[in-house]
Amino acid sequence: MEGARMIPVDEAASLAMLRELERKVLWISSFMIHHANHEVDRGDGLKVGGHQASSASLVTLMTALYFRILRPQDRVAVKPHASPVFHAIQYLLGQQSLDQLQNFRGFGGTQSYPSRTKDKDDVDFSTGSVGLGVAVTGFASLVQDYVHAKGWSKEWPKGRMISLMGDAELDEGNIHEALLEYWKHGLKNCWWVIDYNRQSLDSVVSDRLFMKLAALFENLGWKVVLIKYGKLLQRAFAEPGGQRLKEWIDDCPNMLYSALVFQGGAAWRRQLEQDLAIHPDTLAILRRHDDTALANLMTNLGGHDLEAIIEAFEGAPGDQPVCFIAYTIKGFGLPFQGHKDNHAGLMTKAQIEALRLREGINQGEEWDRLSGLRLPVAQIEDFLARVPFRQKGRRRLQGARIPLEPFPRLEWKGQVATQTGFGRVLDEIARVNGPLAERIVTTSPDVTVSTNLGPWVNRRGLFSLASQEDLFRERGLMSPQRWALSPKGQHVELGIAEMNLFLLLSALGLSHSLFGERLLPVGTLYDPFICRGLDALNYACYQDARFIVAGTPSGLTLAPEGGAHQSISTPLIGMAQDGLAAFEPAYADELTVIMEWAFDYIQREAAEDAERRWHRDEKGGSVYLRLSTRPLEQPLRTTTPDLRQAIIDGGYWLRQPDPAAELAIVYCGAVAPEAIEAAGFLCEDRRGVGVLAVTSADRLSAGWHAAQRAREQGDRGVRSRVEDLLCVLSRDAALVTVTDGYPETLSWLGGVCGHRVRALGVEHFGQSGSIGELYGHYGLDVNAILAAAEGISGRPVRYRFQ
Ligand SMILES: Cc1ncc(C[n+]2csc(CCOP(=O)(O)OP(=O)(O)O)c2C)c(N)n1
Ligand SMILES: [Mg+2]
Repeated sequence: MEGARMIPVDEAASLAMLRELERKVLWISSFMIHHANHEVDRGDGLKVGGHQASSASLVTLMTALYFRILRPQDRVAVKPHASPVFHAIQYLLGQQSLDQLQNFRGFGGTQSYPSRTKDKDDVDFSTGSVGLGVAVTGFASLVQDYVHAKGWSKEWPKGRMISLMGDAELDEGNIHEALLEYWKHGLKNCWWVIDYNRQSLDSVVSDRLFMKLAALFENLGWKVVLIKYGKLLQRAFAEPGGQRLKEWIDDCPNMLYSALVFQGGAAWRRQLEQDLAIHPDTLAILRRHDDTALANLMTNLGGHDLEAIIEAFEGAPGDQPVCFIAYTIKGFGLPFQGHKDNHAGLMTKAQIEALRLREGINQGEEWDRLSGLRLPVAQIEDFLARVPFRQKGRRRLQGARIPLEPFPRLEWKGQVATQTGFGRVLDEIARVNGPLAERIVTTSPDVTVSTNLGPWVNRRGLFSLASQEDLFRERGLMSPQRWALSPKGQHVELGIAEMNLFLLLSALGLSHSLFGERLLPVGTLYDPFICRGLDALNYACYQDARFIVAGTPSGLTLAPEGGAHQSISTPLIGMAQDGLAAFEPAYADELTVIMEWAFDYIQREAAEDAERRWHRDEKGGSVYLRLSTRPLEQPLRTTTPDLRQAIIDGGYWLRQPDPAAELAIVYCGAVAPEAIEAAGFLCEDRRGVGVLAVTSADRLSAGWHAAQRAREQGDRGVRSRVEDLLCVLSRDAALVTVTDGYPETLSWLGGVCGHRVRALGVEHFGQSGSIGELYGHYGLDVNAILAAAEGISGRPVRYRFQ
């Protein structure tokens, strides 16, 4: 009989200790939230919240995990609203400071949702946007396999990548996309622990959905473990009449169960006496419990029973992925437990006082790590000191920097598109086969060939834990793609799901910190579909994952493909996305310079003072390349150090303006020929019209903001690249800017030195056509530039084409 199992003495002592710690975790996390809302006056009248109910839901599960199950190499994504529980546990383990707890949700304090970058303690994965923290765990596990398959990470054993997730997170589509992708790659060492409180933010989750989900997980190779009943209930079920009680609970609608949990013992008794009136054995079980004991029994779900939880975790299979469905009660142990509206509920002063008294904590000792615990202090400290999880202290690892030399020096002649250039640079890196090539990992959501990664993949192979030859090649069938799969491969092929691309880049880009091995991830996708993965891109940047992503092809310029494939807003995304330096070069030599810089930039480590200026030159970040399939005649020039620096800073005068010029043309990206040709025509009747090449509107504007900030802070001599560039023009000069994207990408340039601007770009959906037709229709062609020049200068131009 399960419930009556004899527990060895050591085990009993360990459970008793965990029960004490569980109480303490509930108290500290609850008090943290209470303190932030009632004790701290932030002067703005806002309650800061803290999601007490959602947090309490995970107390038992996290107590079991952190104090017993986890090993240092395990990495955990904690559901957003369990942040207080996470920090309270770190505090008990001596890995979080009191002032951080006391400043929960305050400026510089513990974050509302666990954050790798903002929290001071050791958060493994940020969470917040539900579903993303969950899905990144599986990708992290794939990255762990990748690193070990290469024979690296010898010092750091494989761990489990764990998500402690809310049940409503499974509503997010990205989870399902990820599950399919994991299956293809043979996911291992991943646990998802679902806090099945059957509640989300607004409501109670529909009954029985979970059986469907369990089937889904099993179908995809996961082991599903239900942690449904605690030991009290298991014992009651074993008594005469107990099966009837079990059936009653199994059939009980979530809504009714939640209401009874909230109402407590007397309500349970009324309901059960009524529903089970004809089953005297079952009633007898109930009558052996007073109201308090009855409420305890009926709420003894698996997710709040340490013994049941530990049994489930310790019985889990080796490296098979496991989905634990842990039945819990939202707000367990708190006055609003089970209430369907409890999501944003806060405890009153009287309620927190009652909790303090219940937990035996003296007034003034609310923050004391051990006050109120009923075991000797020395014994508790000894236990805490031996908790396996803390044995390696802070688990932020570091990866050695990868040298870039020799970086390809290619000659660019004739007509080359930036996308082609991108493929050739990678191909050349692969051919040279130095340390840089060894650490690059490429990935793409089913657009590997069409984004020009093909030659790289031919040389470096596809990654898979299992080897498989390229059958076409084996049979001597002609194909330009040689796609053998093996653990040596360096390209991870993904199905068409851009969310997965960015989640994988997020995991690859944290490899140095998670596994101590630096990878240099490069992802490609069609530029418009950045929007499909945008929240995952934002998430990756928020975690400070490091990668290069190429959005290609982009804009109207991929003309015949039509409007659904022509990106408009991505340049603005590139500018506005923190942690991502965006470039849109026109020429392959610029692109080469940018790529070399990018492989260095993604390896730079945080220098604290860099952020104050919001210019991440020392701190580093990720890089976005917006590329094109339009072949352009390449300039014959040498990239001098000055030119290289200008390309990185974001722009240079391709054609220097006359100081008295009344006009300059500014372009970014594939519209370079139109800008140059228009300037040529304009020069016939205007003095020295300049042509400004913008390689990165993002970096130009970031540099400008940084310089302004520095000057405001007293560093008066600082000037940014864009100020140097534009201030050679007289104040009366006008700018005509042109780019294959939203015009505001460049229109801000007028604000730098006070020039008038006419900004050309794309404001409406594109359509199929030739480049000439589309540029003409949308106003990016030479004629449009001439018309803009005429309009803004108020003086006719000599040439106009009708
Ligand atoms: C992408 C996204 N949409 C909406 C929210 C707002 N939100 C925060 S928690 C939550 C529901 C959470 O329910 P569940 O995951 O079941 O967690 P519980 O609080 O019940 O443990 C929602 C909708 C969010 N954080 N992220
Ligand atoms: Mg929930």
